[in-house]
Amino acid sequence: MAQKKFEKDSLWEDADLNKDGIISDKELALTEKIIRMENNDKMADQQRMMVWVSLISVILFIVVLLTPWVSIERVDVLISFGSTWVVANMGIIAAFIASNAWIKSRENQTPPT
Ligand SMILES: [Ca+2]
Repeated sequence: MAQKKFEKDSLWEDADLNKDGIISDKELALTEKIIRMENNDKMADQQRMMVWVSLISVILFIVVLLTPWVSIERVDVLISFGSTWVVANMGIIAAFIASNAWIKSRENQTPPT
């Protein structure tokens, strides 16, 4: 069978980790693992950012609600919306914490491959 070649400037050129001009199955597997780890790291960063935004928005909402900038009449109107807002954002935070705990417990159970 004819040897396969990658096109010029292929995205897989970086897969030749030891720069010997040959991309071995082991290097492909390792590259896939590295890409997966980088994607998981970016996803974790995004999730952390979402949780921080949720937390800060809830805190800011409550702080602004307690300032004299918001009249008592407006607080009465905002309280039903605000309670839904706070519960929804606390749900995001709780889901993040619970899923992280679940993932960590699974990582501790399965032996590394
Ligand atoms: Ca190589």
